[in-house]
Amino acid sequence: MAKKKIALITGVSGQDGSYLAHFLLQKNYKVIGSDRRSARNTQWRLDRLGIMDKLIYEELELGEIFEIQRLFKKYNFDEVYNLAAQSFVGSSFNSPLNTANITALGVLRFLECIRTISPKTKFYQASSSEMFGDVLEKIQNEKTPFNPQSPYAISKMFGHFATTNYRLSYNLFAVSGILFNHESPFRGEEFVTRKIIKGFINILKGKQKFIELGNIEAKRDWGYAKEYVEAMWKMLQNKSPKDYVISTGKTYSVKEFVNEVARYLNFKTKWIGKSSLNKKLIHTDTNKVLVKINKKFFRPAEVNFLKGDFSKARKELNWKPKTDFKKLVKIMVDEELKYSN
Ligand code: F7E
Repeated sequence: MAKKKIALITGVSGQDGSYLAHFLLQKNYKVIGSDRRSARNTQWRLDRLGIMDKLIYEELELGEIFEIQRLFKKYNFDEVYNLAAQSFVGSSFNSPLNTANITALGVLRFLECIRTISPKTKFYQASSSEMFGDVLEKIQNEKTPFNPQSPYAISKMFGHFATTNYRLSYNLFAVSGILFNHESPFRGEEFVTRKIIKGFINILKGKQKFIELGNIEAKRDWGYAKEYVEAMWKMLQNKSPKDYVISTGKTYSVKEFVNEVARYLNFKTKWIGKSSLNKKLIHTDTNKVLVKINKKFFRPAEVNFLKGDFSKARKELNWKPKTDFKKLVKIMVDEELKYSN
């Protein structure tokens, strides 16, 4: 029998980490999953997938290189998926140094460990469409220049270029997946899609009066996270180490996301108000306000538009998205209804 491959997933209890752990376990990997100590209360995703006792859990602070070294000495990793990050763009403006330490320098710590201890280990870095920022091309692909607009995006750029540099300098199998927004019932509640869905369901159940949002005109290329983790794995099985954009090629505004959730839940609604701060979504049956705008949720600098071209991944990895915008909303709302009390 072939030897089981050993993979490390950092940020294993997050949205992508838990889906990837599930995927690799099905492929018969031995999965080591790590998280920072304070992430313990986020293990509900692993529980829901029924895999908590199927993986080996390690606490790991990405701020300390000796902790990463310890893991590399304990296990002989075939593959490392670095999904851990301070991943909320909004918070990165309030904690830029912590964001840079974990989201940027954390990547370099891993690359140094691979270079010095385990140069055969393949490395996947979670790069982000946020790096395109104030976009310099209408549709973004692997060649589009970056123009970051947040400490988060700047940190992700550092990780991205560090990965490329180590690949070229030391001949490592180190790649970055530039993933556009990817959502699921496992999305954290601070991100806009889950916040909207949870808000509407709370309103339905009388637990919340209205939802407050920031810039609802921002447009994103939204895919289904469960499908995106397969692309990560495919990148590490590729013949040669290369970076890929993973996206749907479609873009919708936050406002359109709100409209689709309202439609699916049978709310009859209309938007009133002209200026961006005065817009409100009204429930036409009751005249009650469902969504209002609060300045507090605007970011000091915004990414207004993202739309990714995944044709390189389709051609070379045989990967394509299967879940469209409406289906994604349906999956998220249905599961939220199932698990909300
Ligand atoms: O915001 C706008 C907000 O926080 C989406 C992360 O996974 O994807 C994610 O980053 C848009 C932005 O995600 C609210 O201003 C309006 O334009 O859901 P989000 P994100 O910033 O796009 C990328 C690919 C990553 O790499 C990140 O790690 O929605 N928006 N009103 C709001 N956003 C939030 N969170 N809350 C609001 O009330």
